[in-house]
Amino acid sequence: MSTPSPARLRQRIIRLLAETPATDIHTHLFSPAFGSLLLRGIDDLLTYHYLIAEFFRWHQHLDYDVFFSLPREAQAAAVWQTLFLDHSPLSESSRGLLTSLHTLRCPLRSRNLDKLRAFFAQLSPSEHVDLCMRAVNIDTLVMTNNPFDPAERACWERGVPDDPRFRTALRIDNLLTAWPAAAQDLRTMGFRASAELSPSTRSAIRSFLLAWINRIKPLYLMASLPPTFSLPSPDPGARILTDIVLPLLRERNLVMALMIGVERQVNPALRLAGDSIGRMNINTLVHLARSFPTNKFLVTILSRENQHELCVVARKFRNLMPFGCWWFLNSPFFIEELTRMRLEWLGLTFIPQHSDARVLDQIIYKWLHTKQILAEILTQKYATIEATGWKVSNDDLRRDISDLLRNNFWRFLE
Ligand code: RAT
Ligand code: ZN
Repeated sequence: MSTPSPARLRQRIIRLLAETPATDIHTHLFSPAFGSLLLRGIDDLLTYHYLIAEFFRWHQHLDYDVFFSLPREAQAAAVWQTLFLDHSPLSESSRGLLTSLHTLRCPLRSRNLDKLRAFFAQLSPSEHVDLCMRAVNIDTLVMTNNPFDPAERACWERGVPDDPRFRTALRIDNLLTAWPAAAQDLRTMGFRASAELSPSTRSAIRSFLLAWINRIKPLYLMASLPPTFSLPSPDPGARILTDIVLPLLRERNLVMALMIGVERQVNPALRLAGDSIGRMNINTLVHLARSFPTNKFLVTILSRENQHELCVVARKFRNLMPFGCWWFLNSPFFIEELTRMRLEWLGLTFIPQHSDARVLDQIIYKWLHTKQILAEILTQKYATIEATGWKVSNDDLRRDISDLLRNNFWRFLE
């Protein structure tokens, strides 16, 4: 009998990772029916806020507002010049752009921006969605649907047809992090909320949530929270979560997704690129999981320093599902570390990645880079169990990879 070779095992794993559809559980993409809210193509890629932050590092004297007042194409050309022509694109976001363009077979060799623009100009939004989803075998893109955003709200009020490629998630940051300003937003939307969390305001918040749940039929509700968000707490955001949102989600059998650790707008002049990071107190999650055992929580945390604690706490509470390598952790170095740690401590019971794509084409690099790392980690791990004489069949691999790439998510929603 021949000894199993890691090279052959690696090939089987790479093939299955490519063949197995993945569900992208958190993106900022929209279906084509949302019109200009769907960002795609080279100019949107170059003006991605991850790249804008890197661009300004080369320009000590450029006024932020002057740059942002340029037309989008001029901003994109400046980023192309600085990050791709004047210097080599080695950061994860700039390297990622090249991975996406290369996979789409864009003309890269001449480094000519107009040629890249011409390539994207010939794609309709719907063709473009198909092309990108097929390139990395994504079966579903979950949007982030924010009723507090007037542009998005207008689309829903006009009516948007279903698109089977996209699903919804209801984003409620404002309720949890911006009370009482959010009370004013609710009034604008026709719900009689006041700053005080009185019984009538509580019922207005509940009606607002129900109205949007019924309107957009979200897979889950979600909020991105600062590192200081803590529980238990008398703060209005904490009370809205524990007294109103979670009981309602329980009734409707919906999951809450928490993305914790973002310090918003430490440099407001950078606009969308101006957010930073902080470490959370993991006891907040313990409190939540223990006090609401019949609620379920998808959880991702921004700070590297919280990741081991998150694994340990997820071992204690099956109603917590760690997901993704979020934002400042979405680079090979951290993906590798987090995925290894999660696999070693949670087995296959986590969701390794989401793209967080804001621009359609980004799903390509975010998933390809992750799959390259997954292939290495899984090859090593399966090789260690095969070394004991445990034979890993293709069916085993297919089942496990499907769990990681999609089934753990869909099962958790049940
Ligand atoms: O990853 C990002 O692009 C961030 O700006 C945020 O959108 C973050 O992912 C969030 O959902 O709050
Ligand atoms: Zn996001």
